[in-house]
Amino acid sequence: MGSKILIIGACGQIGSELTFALRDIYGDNNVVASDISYSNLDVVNSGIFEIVDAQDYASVKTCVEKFNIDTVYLMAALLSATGEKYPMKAWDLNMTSLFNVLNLARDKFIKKVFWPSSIAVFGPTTPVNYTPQYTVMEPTTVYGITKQVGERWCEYYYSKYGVDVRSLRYPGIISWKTLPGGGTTDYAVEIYHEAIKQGKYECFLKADTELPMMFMDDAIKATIDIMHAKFEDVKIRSSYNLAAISFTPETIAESIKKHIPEFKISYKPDYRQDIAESWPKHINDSYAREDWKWKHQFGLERITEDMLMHLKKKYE
Ligand code: AKB
Repeated sequence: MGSKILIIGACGQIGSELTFALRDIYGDNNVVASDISYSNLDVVNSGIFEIVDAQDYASVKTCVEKFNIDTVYLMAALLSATGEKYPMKAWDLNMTSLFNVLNLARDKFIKKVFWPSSIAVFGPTTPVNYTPQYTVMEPTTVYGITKQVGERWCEYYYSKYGVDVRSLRYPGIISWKTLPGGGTTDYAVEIYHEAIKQGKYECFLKADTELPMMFMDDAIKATIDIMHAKFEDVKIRSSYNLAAISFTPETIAESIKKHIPEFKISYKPDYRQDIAESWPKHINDSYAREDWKWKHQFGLERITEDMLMHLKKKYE
């Protein structure tokens, strides 16, 4: 194993859990967590933590050299809903941070890169059911555009410079430790918090809006699995389709009602409805399942049990 890892964006929803998981595998001294601010004290206090500005090449390089880093997980990004409010900010952060890390790999300061893509690379002209790996991609959000362009650059750096970059198209990720921020799929996390705190939730998507989703444990497993896969088994160097389950707000509410019968959901769709409607309902991830044996473990009922159990303890 012997890796020295840097996680950029370690205070965020996925970055924080990835930090804990990687520390379990590689040991606290071999995993450096970093972010632009001290916004998640659980992460900051859990081991080595550095302030790193992902948009500043010198800031990233200094940290890489200071800790002899060979592997970078670039988890910093502005997501779909926030990206629509601040288009240029999303473009600048999502693209500059990627170039900074890819250039460090091209220039041999680091050996391996993980960069998350998203189902947001797809758009209204993409087939919505069991969306294939290779298909029409005309994203209509700034976030989706950055992820699609980023995928092209990842493949380019792999084929032109031999950069070992690996990527997954994450669906909406559900977790209880750290809240997501600024995404269209965030409702599927907020709903559990509000079910415990208020017994009701006003959803910003329509009842029948079906989207691909995944429990955090599965997302972390997929991320670590692709990074541990043999070089030659990672055949797609843009980004892999990745799937677990798909559901609507109505279905998740039904699953919560099995545990909290008085739970009430109401619907007030906003601008995020258009974003959700431009994305697939189901994803075909057969390449990931074939190439590096991806398999998800969590279905909706298990996710609901786990989320409600942990959030009950949190709010007690
Ligand atoms: C978002 O909703 O923007 C993200 C994503 C699907 O990439 N969760």
